[in-house]
Amino acid sequence: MTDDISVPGAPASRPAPFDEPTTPEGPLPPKADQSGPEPRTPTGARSADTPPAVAQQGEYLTSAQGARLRQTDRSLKAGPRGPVLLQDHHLREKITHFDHERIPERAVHARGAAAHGTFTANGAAESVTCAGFLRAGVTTPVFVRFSTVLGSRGSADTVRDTRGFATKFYTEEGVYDLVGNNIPVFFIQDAIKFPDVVHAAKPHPDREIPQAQSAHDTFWDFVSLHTEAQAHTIWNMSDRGIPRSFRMMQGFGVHTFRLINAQGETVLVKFHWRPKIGTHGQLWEEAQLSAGKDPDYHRRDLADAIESGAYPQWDLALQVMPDSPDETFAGIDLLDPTKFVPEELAPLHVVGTMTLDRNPVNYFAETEQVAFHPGHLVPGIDVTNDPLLQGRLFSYIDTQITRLGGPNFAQLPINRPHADVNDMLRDGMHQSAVHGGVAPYHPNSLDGGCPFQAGADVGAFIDVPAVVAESVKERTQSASFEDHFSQVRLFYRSLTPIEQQHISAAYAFELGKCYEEAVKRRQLAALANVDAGLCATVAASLGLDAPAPTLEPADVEPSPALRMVGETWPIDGRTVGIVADDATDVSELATVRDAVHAAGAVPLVIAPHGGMLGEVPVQRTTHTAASIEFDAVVALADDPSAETTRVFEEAFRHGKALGATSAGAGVLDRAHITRDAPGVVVADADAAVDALLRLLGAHRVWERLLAG
Ligand code: HDE
Repeated sequence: MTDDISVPGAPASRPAPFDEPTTPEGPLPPKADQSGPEPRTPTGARSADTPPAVAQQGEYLTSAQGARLRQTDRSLKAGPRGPVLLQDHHLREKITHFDHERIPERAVHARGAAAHGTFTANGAAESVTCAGFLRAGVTTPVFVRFSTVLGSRGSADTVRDTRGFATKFYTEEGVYDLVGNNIPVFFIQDAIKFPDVVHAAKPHPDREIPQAQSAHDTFWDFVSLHTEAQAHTIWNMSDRGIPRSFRMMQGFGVHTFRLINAQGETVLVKFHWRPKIGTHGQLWEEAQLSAGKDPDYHRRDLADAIESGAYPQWDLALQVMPDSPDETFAGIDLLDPTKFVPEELAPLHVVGTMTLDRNPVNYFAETEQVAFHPGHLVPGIDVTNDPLLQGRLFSYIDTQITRLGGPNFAQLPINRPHADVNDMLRDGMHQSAVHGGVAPYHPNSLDGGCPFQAGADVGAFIDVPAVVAESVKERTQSASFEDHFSQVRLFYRSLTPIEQQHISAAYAFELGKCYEEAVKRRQLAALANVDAGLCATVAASLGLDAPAPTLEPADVEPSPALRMVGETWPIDGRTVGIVADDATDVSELATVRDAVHAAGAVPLVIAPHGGMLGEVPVQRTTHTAASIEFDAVVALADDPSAETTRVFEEAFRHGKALGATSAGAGVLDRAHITRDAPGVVVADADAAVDALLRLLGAHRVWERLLAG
């Protein structure tokens, strides 16, 4: 049986008829995988509105004021060949609204994709925090937005960049936002440098190129001069800078946060998201091909996975450190956001699991208008004096005022808290609440003194008391922030040889794209303080001499937890291309498809033509298939087309598992793939697909890549 295998990507909840429909009916419901924000009033109360009632409704086209319209295809004119009349209020309303459809894109993280889901706590955090959503068994709705940092809204998904990983928890104690990245360290130590690093990384201001890239002079100019950026930069040059999928990324809160429990005891923590299906990257060539062949690669992958039922899941884990007076752990300054704490020193404690199971209904209303802020905190979680975090506490509210057109962005449906909002904030652009009462000030007696200030016994937010040492007001930082290299070295030396190779290739590419030799030499000088071998390899590729280090190399203890290679993982939502043609035995094709589907992966049949092969639908033709969209490929037919040969050549080069039956093995020969190469299986259909599915668990056939 293959009929129950639904391939994700249908544009609407019902197939389109060939003829334009003639009977009016209301808007179609969302697809089964979609849902919008839970209906809430602007002040957080449960709303009696149903989701369709807050969107469009009714059978007939109307104006924005609800008047039914007879015609929207032609303007009101003075005769068939006459001028358009100023009187045409429908034309003017339609065009005027259209003219204002765009809002300013985010200054950073403009390109993103999001999903709804839930977070369920296991209670392990109860001993360290009184946050209600972290109590055992509590399930909280979430909305998560993943993003690139540098590119504009229309840029490609698969560029080399940091990824944002921002989670909005709609808790009963108010909204909590964990606004993190997929890299645990940041470029800079102090918020005052954020405009500098972003200006350096964005396209050059004269030609506005390159888009969504760090491979250019201004970026490397800045990071080689301001060497605290070296920590983040090496993570970007690793395979974490080119994730295979949003679903296969770790997330990090980056800063250290302070938690307080019911007894008033405090600890310092780092937040980690751990994807259940592992942390995996693309190869650089794959990332570049994806940017051209499918610039929406990551957002499609997220939406398709959810639609096909492969719900992405992450464990939320804490590294818990004592709240010591020096806010330092194992010699690592916990207020320095360019430093991470190796898991071997502070193990991860899983405190709950997040599942993303619904795609948004409307990109603009949800993904574009969601507004995160590290200052959206709940009782039990507080900030530390990390100077980067302190600056962020200003920035995120401020930016929404420009981006979302005023101070009432919290009333947008996706941002509405699932808790009572009684804030005494009033008026402003786009106010959509109708506040009663006459005394929005405190203290008052006219509104009965309401709203009352809450005490700790009724769940008030806790500004955790923390000692601020007597000091001098000055523009300076702690001496412990001056170490810019030891953890960069620790990161590099913890990785496997193939991961290290990818890092040196990334530096070779990025610096090779720079024009100024001084910039390249300056970055080589920084690499010399990281690792002599890395520096020498990159220098050789640039045709420059490797400089000597200026610092004594730190003696570092490798952290194996930093590696992305070496384990096996579940294969949920992985894609397997199946090459078949009209001569393929349909029952064999159906068996392979079923086996892939049964393993939780997505089978995509590739054939010389669209339509059906017997009773099996074709998803990709030789014209549309691209190697980058398959994690493994199996040939059941000998398709001689140049396109299919290229799919196999590329997939082989990218270390993907490949299989063929004897009928399809000619494809391997044409792609010059030897049958005994690692990760290549020639067998009958059952055995071939079984072997491929097992190979997929390791993400790639690493052995082949190392050999190459
Ligand atoms: Fe952000 N950052 N950031 N950032 N950031 C924004 O807020 C900012 C930083 C992060 O999907 C902006 O609403 C400053 C660290 C994510 O909507 C803006 C500083 C981390 C997102 C802003 C930082 C992040 C943003 C742009 C230095 C990881 C996307 C639009 C002090 C821990 C959220 C917006 C989404 C977005 C400012 C540093 C993560 C301009 C000033 C460190 C995931 O307010």
